[in-house]
Order: sequence, then C-alpha cells, then structure tokens
Amino acid sequence: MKFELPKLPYEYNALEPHIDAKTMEVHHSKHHNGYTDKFNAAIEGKSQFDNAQAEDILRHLDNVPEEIRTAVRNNGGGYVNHKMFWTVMAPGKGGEPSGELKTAIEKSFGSFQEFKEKFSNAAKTQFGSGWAWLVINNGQLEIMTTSNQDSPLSQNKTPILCIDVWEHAYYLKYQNKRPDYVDAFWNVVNWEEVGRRFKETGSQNY
Ligand code: MN3
Repeated sequence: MKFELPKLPYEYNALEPHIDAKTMEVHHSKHHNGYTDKFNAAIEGKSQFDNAQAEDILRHLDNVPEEIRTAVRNNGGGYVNHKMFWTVMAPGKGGEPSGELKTAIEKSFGSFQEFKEKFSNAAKTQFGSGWAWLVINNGQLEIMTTSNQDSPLSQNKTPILCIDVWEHAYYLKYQNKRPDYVDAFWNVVNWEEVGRRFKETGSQNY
C-alpha cells in the first residue's frame, strides 16, 4: 500500500460530547479507510506516482491520466481532506486563534466573530455533500466551500482549516441538524495546528 490511513492523534471518544465516538470510529475506520484503499487502487501500477505526495497529485490533477482522474479527484481528495480534518480538531480545544493568525483573521474578516459567522454560514449552506474551508489564496485568507471530496489544492489554494459537512460526519448524533454540528465544531478546533499551517504557508503576507 502506498498511502496509509493515518492514525488518529486522539481516541475515538476524545471529542465527546461535540463529536461522538461512534461517528469518529465509522468516519475514520470505514469512510477514510475506504477513500485510502480506492485512492491506492486508482494509482496502482502508475509509476509516475511512486514518489509523489498525495497533496501534490491533487495540486496537478491535469497531469493525472484521464482514465483515473475522476477516481483520484474523489478518493485522493477524500484521503487528503480527512487527513487534514483530524489534525485541525483536538480534545479540550476551541476558543480563539492567537498571534499572527489572529491578526490575519481580523484583518481579513473584521473580527474573529465575523469570521466565525461567515465560515459557519458557508458550512451550513453548502448544498449536499462537501466541505467548508479557510484557505490561503494568493496570500489572502478566504472562506470557500467545495462539493464532494474536491480539494482547494486543485484550485491552487492552501487550506488551513476545514469542516466535513457530509452527512456521515454528523448524522448519527445530529441527524438532519447540520447547523448544530457546525456550532459544536468550534469547541474542538485546534487553533495551534491551524496557526502552524498558516505560518507554514501564508503568514509572510500579513
Ligand atoms: Mn468525511
């Protein structure tokens, strides 16, 4: 196997009560595992991907052979998106960003509260399955959504925060109430990790 399902950096029940253990277990061991297997199956035997990072494959979807491009877009996207999602959450987190990221969010959105409302709204109103993102686009912070498992990387944007709004991410606990799940998500956002990602890619622009 080329790409491996990453271990969660915490236990399945660690994000309770905001995200329940059963959802985390199914989401990681079934859904994320499924994307990982299908991604590996899609690129099997394609030696041009032997030393490639999954993120780089998504950055250059045009270079992926047409007959596997859709499979790579969907399952490679699912692989990479979830890998990031697990790291931007952690138990006992939430609160607000600090340092350079805080300054950048205030500069871009007016205040942390305004950012939070705008991001929540994007997540709550994304029609059907998809993701909401905070990305760096040409040095600027932006909120965006994608459908299915599409990655901002494929649009030359670098994600630093994301929320999965597929029903499988919340249905067991929240049923049809996606807004409640989005509101609960703020209690588990790992701002240290988001700040680290920001520093890595975009902080020089602020
Ligand atoms: Mn998911």
